[in-house]
Amino acid sequence: MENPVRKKVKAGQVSLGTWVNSGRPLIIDILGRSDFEWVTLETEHSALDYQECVNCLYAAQATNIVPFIRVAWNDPMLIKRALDIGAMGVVVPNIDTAADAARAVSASRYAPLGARGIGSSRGQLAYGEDYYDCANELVCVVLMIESADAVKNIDAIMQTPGVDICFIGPNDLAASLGVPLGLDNKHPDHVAACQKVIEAGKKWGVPVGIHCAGAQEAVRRIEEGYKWISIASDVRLLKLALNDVFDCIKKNGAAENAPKHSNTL
Ligand code: 3PY
Ligand code: MG
Repeated sequence: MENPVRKKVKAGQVSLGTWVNSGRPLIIDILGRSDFEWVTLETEHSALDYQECVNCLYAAQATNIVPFIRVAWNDPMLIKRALDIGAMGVVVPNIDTAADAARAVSASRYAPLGARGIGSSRGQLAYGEDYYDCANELVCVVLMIESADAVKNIDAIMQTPGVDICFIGPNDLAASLGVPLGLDNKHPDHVAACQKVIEAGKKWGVPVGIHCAGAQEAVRRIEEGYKWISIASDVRLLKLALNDVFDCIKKNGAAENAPKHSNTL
């Protein structure tokens, strides 16, 4: 059993996915039949609980889309539960130092690479009786780079054994740098920080990812060298599709009094 997204990205190829805030298996069913290769179930900033995550994991397995879970914090207990219910990867927010990175890796890997506790009955059900032997290869560890400190410490973070991907969180990074918020952030300080992370990724052989506002930004980010790219989220993709519908209706004069839409989440 292997994780095709981990394998692809570590081989230097690009992999596209999206974030899931709704927690609805139907949405996973739809995304799993698209060209997206992975989804990340959002438990940091949404109401999703573990039972909803399990239901989404069933749908992911049925459609062969690779499921990640973003945990709410760099907490071994949260990481253990996310992996034990069958996530193939974990996204850990707010990694600021090499010690933070080592803590996240240790919680995600079985001995001798880490200290993840044994007890994933769902792992064995979903991925086979030899789950404990292959989980260290299966599980993709994604660390979030989303502060000025993280950028300052990026070389040490990337040199931590067991890190698979470093993923930039543009909004928290903007807040930490004291520049205006926003995905597709063009503020020179933000651009310079992202550039530093990309360069470190090349130096240490660690694939870098970033959260994008939409397809246009994703195209540019691929050219810049990003590999693990999230295009928006289920909620935002629905909003963008609605915007397209009503832009078209309005352009054709059919709904002059229709309410205006906003461009933010
Ligand atoms: C951020 O922009 O801070 C994120 O966490 C995006 O996933
Ligand atoms: Mg963030």
